[in-house]
Amino acid sequence: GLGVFTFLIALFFIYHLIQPPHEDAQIPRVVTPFPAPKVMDLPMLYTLYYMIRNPQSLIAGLMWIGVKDGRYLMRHVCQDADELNTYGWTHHNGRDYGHQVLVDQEMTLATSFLKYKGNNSGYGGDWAVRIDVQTEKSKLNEEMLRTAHLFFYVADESGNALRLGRGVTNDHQDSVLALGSRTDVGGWELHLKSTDNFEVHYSGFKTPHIHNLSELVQENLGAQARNFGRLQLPDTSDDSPNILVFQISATTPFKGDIAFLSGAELTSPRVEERVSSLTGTPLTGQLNKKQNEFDEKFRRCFNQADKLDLESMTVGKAAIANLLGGIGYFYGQSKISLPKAYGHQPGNKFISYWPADLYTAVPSRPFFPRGFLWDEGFHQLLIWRWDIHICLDIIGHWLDLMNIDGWIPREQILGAEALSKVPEEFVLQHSTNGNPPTLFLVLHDVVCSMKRNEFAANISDEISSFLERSFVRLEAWFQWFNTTQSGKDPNSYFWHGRDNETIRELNPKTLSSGLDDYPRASHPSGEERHLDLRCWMLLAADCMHSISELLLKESELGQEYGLTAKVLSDFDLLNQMHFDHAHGAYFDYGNHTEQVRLSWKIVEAVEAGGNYPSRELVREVVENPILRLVPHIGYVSLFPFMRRMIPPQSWILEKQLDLISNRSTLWTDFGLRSLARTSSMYMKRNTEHDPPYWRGPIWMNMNYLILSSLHHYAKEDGPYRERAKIIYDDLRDNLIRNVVKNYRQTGYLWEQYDQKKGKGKGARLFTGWTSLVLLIMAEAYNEC
Ligand code: 6A9
Repeated sequence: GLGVFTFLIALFFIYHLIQPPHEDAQIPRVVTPFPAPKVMDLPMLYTLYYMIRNPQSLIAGLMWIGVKDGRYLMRHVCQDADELNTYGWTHHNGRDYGHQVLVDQEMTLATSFLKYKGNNSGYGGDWAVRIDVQTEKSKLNEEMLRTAHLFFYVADESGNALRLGRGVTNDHQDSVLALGSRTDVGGWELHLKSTDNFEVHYSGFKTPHIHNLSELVQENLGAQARNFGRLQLPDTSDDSPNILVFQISATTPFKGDIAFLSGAELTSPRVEERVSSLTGTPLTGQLNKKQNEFDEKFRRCFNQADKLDLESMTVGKAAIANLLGGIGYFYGQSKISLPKAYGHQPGNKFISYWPADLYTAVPSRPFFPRGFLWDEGFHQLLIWRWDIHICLDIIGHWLDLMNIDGWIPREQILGAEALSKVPEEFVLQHSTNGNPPTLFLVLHDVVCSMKRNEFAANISDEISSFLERSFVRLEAWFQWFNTTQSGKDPNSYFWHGRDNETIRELNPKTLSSGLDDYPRASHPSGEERHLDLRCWMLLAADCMHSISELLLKESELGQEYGLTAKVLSDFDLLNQMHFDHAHGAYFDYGNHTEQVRLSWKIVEAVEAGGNYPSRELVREVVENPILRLVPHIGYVSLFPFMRRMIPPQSWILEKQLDLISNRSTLWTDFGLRSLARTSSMYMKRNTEHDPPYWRGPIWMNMNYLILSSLHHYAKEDGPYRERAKIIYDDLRDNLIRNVVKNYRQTGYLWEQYDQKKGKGKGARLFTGWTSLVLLIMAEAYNEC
């Protein structure tokens, strides 16, 4: 009897173990992954690199002490406030080599890295880093500037204890600084070699909060300075440290090599041999070889039609090197604003997405070091031409972030470090909001190249299996837009999620469109039709159609995409819905009045939520809105041109060329403005705290698409061919000249460029879509 009874109890428990409790069984849809095999589980992608991508990996990095106005300053992560004169990758191949130059006042640091997979190396391979520090000659007699303090650290995010090597003693008989072991890499050792004189001091820490490392080191140094008057780490450590920081102090100029070895066979004399091959003269040789290969590949991938001058070439190389060098691996959970259906409990405004990893390029290392959905499509326009595998790898990761509804969160804030860079109001992602499906821009390019047999056969096969695997996700993505972002009229779309209650904004923003404050209908409503979204849908349908053709999918869906593309590109329909004859331009449609303005209003104490009345800038609507075309000329009005929807013979094409080339609308000597000077919103603030963003300044991503269409029309037979060619040449020259000039003057690529003087604005070291200037130099556009 007892036997049966215990058996029953056991069954009962097992039943509960395998059957999740009731609440869990209802995971909200919004955080339910798309139910299909993950793209990243494709064997071809999984085994792509001998690089380690692990949510908790072994990481290494460099800090140094900068000297400014006679003060010591700790440098670690890219921070604009550090005011380096310039920094960034001059070379980087995205895989196993890079060279970076950082100019910090009188000090110039150059770092290079190289990865090497030898027979004995563990998973992840070996790598080497060369650090070269120079001080401006004339300053060499100033004590503070003469000595360089570098802090090289290694940290194990999984918390494994690291051991100190004997290289920390000052006789440098042995070069091992640290050792450890992990399941993924096996045993490992870190060596330091230099023929210059140097001192090494260290600190060891045990903490899971690796993103606070700068503070830890700074506190340690501060205490030493206060107690002993020394700028020196204390040579002490917590028990079983998972972080070791090595301070290397030396008189400049100084050159040192750090070698990381991994794998089973870490026994001398093998180790010595391996260390020598990754340091000193052999390393110099390998770095030179890699640099030449980079230059060679640059020439091959971005073959310039006309001879570019040396300076432009340098900017072009910096563009691709920084885009590749900025690629990151992130891991964490997005915070999703709780859909209304789940009811808001106080203090519980979000729900976490499933833990996920993302391999992606970023718009800007110091300002926006994380993935942005629509930025990524533009980044990949460059990256696929450089290294198709990196491109597929990145797109695969993005597609795997799709939920069961076909939605992909726009801004990816994954992990504590990423989160530490984002102001609170931007953290939550809204599952009702989209962002332009620019990944279709890349896929469109890639499929076009496939059709023209431009890939080697084996690569072509890989791309096909990638597309096969991705297809259901792309379909779901298309469907998400097609259903959730559709408008009232058939074949119309609008960006959902605009705020129709705000009284603070001159024109309620449309963050989901990517064009943030670009003016739309003054009164958001379900009757809107957004021209840009319609054109993105055409791209998506077109692209789905060609992928179906390529994969010989004889599904009805394939047909349907073709039909959708046909309807969306129907010229008469487009004109009926969006063309304004008086302006000769394409516009959004919606509930709109031009008669709105911001004015100061005294707000009663109670209303303002304080004890005193306050002055606030609020919106005044002077005239009632009506349903009409929204008369702003700017990037949005050029979308049908960008998608090449206008027949080359049409007089409307001539009108578009007029708008583009006219100085009182869009033309400047530095590129095309985002909004025409004639627009009522031109360079208007949106709120007291929101200066104009997409209301005048020049942005490279849109200029690239417009330029690429000018190039297209310059080749199509028709009465405006010559004119398109002339405008194309001028616009191309202007864009290149201005970006190069700004780089010369400031040492940086910028987020946008001012439309009056062409001056770089917004975030600097913005090597996201501003890097498209390289494709403009190379005249690389979609030619299908
Ligand atoms: C603000 C502030 C240190 C705005 O390039 C990324 C995006 C684009 O996708 C978008 O089209 N940028 C463009 O209008 C930057 C957005 C930054 C939002 C978060 C955080 C932190 O400052």
